[in-house]
Amino acid sequence: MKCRKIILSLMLGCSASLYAQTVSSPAKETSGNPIFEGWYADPEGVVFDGEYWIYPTYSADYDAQTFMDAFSSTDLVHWKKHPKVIDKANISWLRRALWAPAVVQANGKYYLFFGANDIQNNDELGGIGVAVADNPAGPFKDALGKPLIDKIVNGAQPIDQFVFKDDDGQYYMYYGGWRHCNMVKLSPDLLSVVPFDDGTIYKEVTPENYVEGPFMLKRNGKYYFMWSEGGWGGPDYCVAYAIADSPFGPFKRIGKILQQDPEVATGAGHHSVIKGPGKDEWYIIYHRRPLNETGRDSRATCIDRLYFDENGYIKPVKMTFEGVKASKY
Ligand code: FUB
Repeated sequence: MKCRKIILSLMLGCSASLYAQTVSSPAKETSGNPIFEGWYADPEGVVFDGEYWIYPTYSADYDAQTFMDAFSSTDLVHWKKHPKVIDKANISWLRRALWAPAVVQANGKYYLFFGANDIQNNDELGGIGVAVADNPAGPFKDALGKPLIDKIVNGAQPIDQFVFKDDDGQYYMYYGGWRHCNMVKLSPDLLSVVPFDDGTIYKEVTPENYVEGPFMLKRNGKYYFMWSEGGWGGPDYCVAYAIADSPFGPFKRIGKILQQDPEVATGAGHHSVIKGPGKDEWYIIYHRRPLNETGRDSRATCIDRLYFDENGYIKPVKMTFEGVKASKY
């Protein structure tokens, strides 16, 4: 009898403590910002088969940037880390500065485009590469054994690529640092660059004030081209945009959509945009620097809503600490 009493009181104690845990930590209602722990920059948000994915740069000393982690979520609020989806072991020519992934699902596979080595001239080995995997969590393996773009063309450092698929199925890549942006046309297997109809390979499409981090989305037949301005190591990094009727531009600058807020964070930039399941439901994913931080690499990945006005212009983004509410496909 005594033994039964002990078991009963143990069970009651246990369920009471479970109850206490439940009431003291209510379910998370918003993502919070930053979305996940750690210094991560240049986040590429994508939706694969109804699941949200974010592929950021690991923000650290260049020599430590030899891998990338990814994060997935079914609701934008709860995120799961996938460590080292791509790693130095699978890119023979990578030395350092593995930067700014762009990831697409095509041909039954996943393609991760990356910048590597931060080349400063055409004698250095590095540039934009492409790795392929059967799964969005990798492992991504370098597909070419060398860069896809390894030269400085039109003054554009070969970094910060973004791959855009137009409605006709054609893939274009926009890329470039050092205040110049080029676009190239990709082959259907996404492993080579092919000439445009006029025979050229590289078209410079640099908008006014452009620095780096290009991004493109299409909405209601219009091409929204976005990019980062300012210096990424400082507080005034920001995002601006243009609207065009064609993927080739011209990209006439309209204005800034994301910038520092003295109440929230500095250095907000290098973003991407994803569409939620709603008719006109958009999210901007970007990095920013907490107010108490000044370090170059102290960059954290955040998410907030992005809205268009009734005339199709993008409204300035309000950065928050709450982040966004759950939204499932
Ligand atoms: O994270 C490395 C570099 O910082 C990126 O390539 C730039 O766009 C800037 O965000």
